[in-house]
Amino acid sequence: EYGIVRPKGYTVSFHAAPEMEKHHFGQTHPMKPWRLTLTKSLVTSYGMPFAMDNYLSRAATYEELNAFHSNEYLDYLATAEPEDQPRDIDNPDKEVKFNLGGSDCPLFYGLYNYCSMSAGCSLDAARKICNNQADIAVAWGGGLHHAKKSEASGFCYINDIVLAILQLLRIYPRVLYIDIDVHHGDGVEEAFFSTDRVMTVSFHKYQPEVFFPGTGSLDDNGPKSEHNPGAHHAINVPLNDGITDEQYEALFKNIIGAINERYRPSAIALQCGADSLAGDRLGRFNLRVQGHGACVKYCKSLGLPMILFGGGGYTPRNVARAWAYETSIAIGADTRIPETIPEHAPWREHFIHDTLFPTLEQSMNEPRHNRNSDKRLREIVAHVHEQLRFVEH
Ligand code: ZLM
Ligand code: CA
Ligand code: ZN
Repeated sequence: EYGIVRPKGYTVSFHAAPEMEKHHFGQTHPMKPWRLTLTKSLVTSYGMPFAMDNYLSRAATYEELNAFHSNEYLDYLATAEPEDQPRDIDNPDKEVKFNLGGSDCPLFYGLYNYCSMSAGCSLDAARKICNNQADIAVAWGGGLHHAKKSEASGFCYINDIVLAILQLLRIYPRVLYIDIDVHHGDGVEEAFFSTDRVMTVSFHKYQPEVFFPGTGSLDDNGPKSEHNPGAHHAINVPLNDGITDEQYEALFKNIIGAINERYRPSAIALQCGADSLAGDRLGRFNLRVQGHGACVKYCKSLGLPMILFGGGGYTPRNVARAWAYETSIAIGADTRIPETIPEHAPWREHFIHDTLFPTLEQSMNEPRHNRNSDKRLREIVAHVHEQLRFVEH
């Protein structure tokens, strides 16, 4: 009804696992899987499913998860019960097995199901891209970039992105991983530290000791040992509180443009963490839905096969706005969908303001002070360009 039609000449696949959305991390835990329900509802109200191939993903198998994660870790993840949760009133973040059961990564009912479905979405997306059955594949249930081979971290248990990139590497010689979540994409960076077939780029708030996970400094470019082909293939863009759309977009286009020219990736994996938006419960930036989406639009303009992953995002109404808008970009309908949230949208009352593009003032009481000087941003760009000179092409 909004004139949403299939894009001519290319295919977008949309991968969801509604079961995933029913899981709960705990009453006040910031990660709310039902934000995916809200996203899907907005995507549907705009009529976007008509323009895509829609898939219900099956859960990833143990063997599929085992392509990155260790048996010891998976065995514990599959069998641990919420009752195993170590309870230490004085020290709720006490060291626990595989970092499972603390307040960031609690053990909850159906945890293994939740994890394997998130990975299932991302693996399905990767397979569609490998088989040339989709040009852009969307997996909003994925994007859990902190998980390690044998450790949960920062709300992430299974690194679906690493698993999906491993699939892409069967077909594509070079994969560019881009991460616009407000947190550093440490798990993905580390997983591909020793290969030049994946280049990782993360934009994030960087303030060690204060902001999670504390890694991702400008000069973290991968281990610089003589025989490591992965040296120089990690790029980090450390930012401060309050960065604006204009600054972020200019920085993003400059850096990704330069990387695309130098590295010549054959596919893109883009983590679209929505906690970089203004007003996010955990975030620190002043990005609007348009600025966040502009990054997706720029990546699409490079014309490479691409997977869009979800990730962080702790103010559900804004997560839904950003990911619905980015779905519309994928199908090329972003200029056609009305800015006003459809009248018939279920959950419409959740959005408070009835626009897809709230102003900074609508997103938060008081926008954050911008602590990113243009001078510092120019230094960052210069460093990245310097790094890229070491990349063979
Ligand atoms: N404490 N409850 C981003 C992952 C960010 C580590 C400091 C936990 C929270 C946070 C959990 C209900 C992605 C840290 C924080 C308090 C050790 C983080 C449970 C509030 C709550 O109310 C909360 C009791 C909880 C956790 C806040 N944790 C805020 N920031 C980070 C992890 C994940 O977006 O990048 C991708 C999905 N953790 O700062 C502590 C050091 C745990
Ligand atoms: Ca990031
Ligand atoms: Zn995050």
